[in-house]
Order: sequence, then structure tokens, then C-alpha cells
Amino acid sequence: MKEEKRPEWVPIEQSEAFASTIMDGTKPPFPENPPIKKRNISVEELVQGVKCNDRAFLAQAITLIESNAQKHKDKAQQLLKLLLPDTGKSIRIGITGVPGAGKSTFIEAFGTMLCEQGYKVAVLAIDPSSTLTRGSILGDKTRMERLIQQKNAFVRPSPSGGALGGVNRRTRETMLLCEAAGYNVIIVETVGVGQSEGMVRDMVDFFLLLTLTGAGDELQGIKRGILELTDAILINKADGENKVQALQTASLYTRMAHVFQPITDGWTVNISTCSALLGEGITEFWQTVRMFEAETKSSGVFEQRRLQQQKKWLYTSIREELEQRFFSQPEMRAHIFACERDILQGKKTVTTAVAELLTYYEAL
Ligand SMILES: Nc1nc2c(ncn2[C@@H]2O[C@H](COP(=O)(O)OP(=O)(O)OP(=O)(O)O)[C@@H](O)[C@H]2O)c(=O)[nH]1
Ligand SMILES: [Mg+2]
Repeated sequence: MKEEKRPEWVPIEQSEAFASTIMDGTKPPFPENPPIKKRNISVEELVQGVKCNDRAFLAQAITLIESNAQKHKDKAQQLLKLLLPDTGKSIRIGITGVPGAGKSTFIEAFGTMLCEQGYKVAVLAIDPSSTLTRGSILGDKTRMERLIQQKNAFVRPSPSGGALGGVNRRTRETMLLCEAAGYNVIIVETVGVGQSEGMVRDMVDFFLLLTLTGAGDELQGIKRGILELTDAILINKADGENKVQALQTASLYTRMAHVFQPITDGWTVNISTCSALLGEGITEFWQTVRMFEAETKSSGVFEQRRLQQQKKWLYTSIREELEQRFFSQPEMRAHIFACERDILQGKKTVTTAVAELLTYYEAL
């Protein structure tokens, strides 16, 4: 296996940023739990706090990014701009799987193992169902108990509410903040329902599908589209009586693998089994990720993908922003409703209505 050229991870206490904050002999300006909510913190303070990986400042910065208030948005963007040079130095891993596949259990085992090896792990969740059920966040608190206790781990539940576009922006920007804080493995988790897998695929370097053996129909519960987004498929719960069947499923997928087009140039989808509960197959999975990183970095595919993701994100953002502005203009509402009525009454064509509406909008 080729060694990748990832910069050496330096414990935060030994980092230049941290040293510079304590040089004047006073006590560090970022104690464990500063009462920062009580006052209005400046962007500069936030920058320093995030760079020192002070969790209270990082959490405050994320809250700023999640806010919809315009003054918070402006401040958040200033912050991100200043932190941008410190971002990008991580491996970003997306994990998807149907409810109950074992994602939380897997992340607990995987994340804890990485922390014990000295990596700094941030876990971000995109859970389209959480706003409805509110169950999974509570569940994760108990399922990720060991991970949460690691000093090198940062676990952030899904931002609540809002359209997928908003969740997309907030997750991407939170990921950047975590990188600036020195987290070098970022895990983005999503439940395998809805459109969130494609969104996560577009923000990560490596995408894992965690799945189970199916009863009878091995492909049950797996949307074909997801298979085509993945760099690895792990069949979880390969323990006890289920182990033999899990191995059979893995070999079935391996035989099928040539049918779907690999998403990453030069990389063959890795298919294997694991037991998140027993911690088996976790080290092997990390080796796969490291091999992927080494190979795609040396071929240039890694960097190329990140650039493509940035570009796609730009165009997606433009579209979303335009749409948001168009529909949120109070003056437009009456015109839109009038057009809708005319179209339903057969008095106007859709194309004419769109042209008229855009003319109104541009004149505002
Ligand atoms: N036997 C066995 N059980 C497992 C394994 N991994 C997870 N489980 C169990 O499966 C159940 C669901 O696991 P979770 O980790 O909560 O699954 P999840 O994918 O996070 O589920 P959602 O958050 O609902 O999407 C729990 O009862 C786990 O204890 C495994 O490797 N083997
Ligand atoms: Mg879960």
C-alpha cells in the first residue's frame, strides 16, 4: 500500500496557533467552557477560538452558520473567509444506509478507533427524518457514548428543519469549520432515504454504503442509484448466525460489481463485511479508505473531484439563491398568483407567464 502525503497531525497543544495565544504569559484566552454566549464575540475571536479547537468557540461558530438572520449570515461568511486557508486538510467520508443498518454503531466503533490512533474525528449528520421523528438524535447520544467521550471527537447532530438546500450549505460550511479546527477525518452520515445521498456524495471524497443481508431478495432495501454512488459497500451485522449469509451477500455483490459503473475513476468498488457491534472489519475499512486516498491523490482524481464539487456547489447555490429571491419578493406574489389563475383557466401559456414574471422581477 502506498503511503499518502497527508500532513502530519499535530496535537492542538503543540500547534503554532495555540502557542501564539499563550505567549504573553497570561492564561490561555480560551478556557474549557468560556461564558461566550453572554457577549457578542468578534469574528477575530471566533477565528482564534476555532483555530485553537476550542469546542465552545467551534460550537458558537456552527450556530452562527446555522442562523438565518442576515447579520449572522454576514458574520459567518467573514469567519469562513478568514478560515478558508486552514480548510481542506482532511479526508471526508460519507456514510449512508437504511434506518437500522447500523450507521451509528459503526461510526461509534470507527470513530473511536481513529481517535485512539490520534486522528481528530468530526461527525456531522444529515437526517431528513429527524425533524419529524426527533428520535435518532436521542438514539445517537446513547449509541455514540464512547465516541462522544473522546477528546479528539466532535459529534454534531443534524441541523434541525429547513429545506435540503439549507441543510446542504450548513453541512458544507460546518465541515470547513471542523477542518479549520484541526479535524482530519470528517464523517458525514445520512439515512438512506430521500435525496440526501446524492447531496452527501457531492461533498465527500469517499462514500460508503452500509447495508444488511436481505431476506430472500438480496437487493431489497437498496436503491440501485445508491450503488452507483459508492466507493465501498459494507455488509454489516456479519456476526452470529448472520455471518454466513453476510459473506454470501458480499460475494454476490462482488460478482455483480462489474455491472455498475464505478463513480471514482480508477477505483473498483470495495465490497466487504463487518460487525459494527463486535468491531470487526473496521480496521480493514480504514485501510481501504487510506488506500483510496493514496491512489486517488497520486492519480490526481482526489483533487479533481474536490474542484468539481466546488464548481457544482457554486452553480447549485446560484440556482437556489435566485429561486429564493424570486419567490420571497412580496411584489412578485400577486403576479405569480395571477399567472397561476390564468394558466388554470386556459387563458395563458406557461411559457408566456414565465417570460412576463421574469420581466416583472428584473424591473424590481
Ligand atoms: N448483531 C449486530 N447488531 C448490530 C450491529 N450494528 C448495529 N446493530 C444493532 O442494530 C440496531 C440499529 O443500529 P444503529 O446503529 O442504531 O443503526 P442506524 O443505521 O444508525 O439507524 P438509524 O439511526 O435509525 O438510521 C441496534 O440495535 C444495534 O445494536 C452489528 O454489527 N451486529
Ligand atoms: Mg443512527
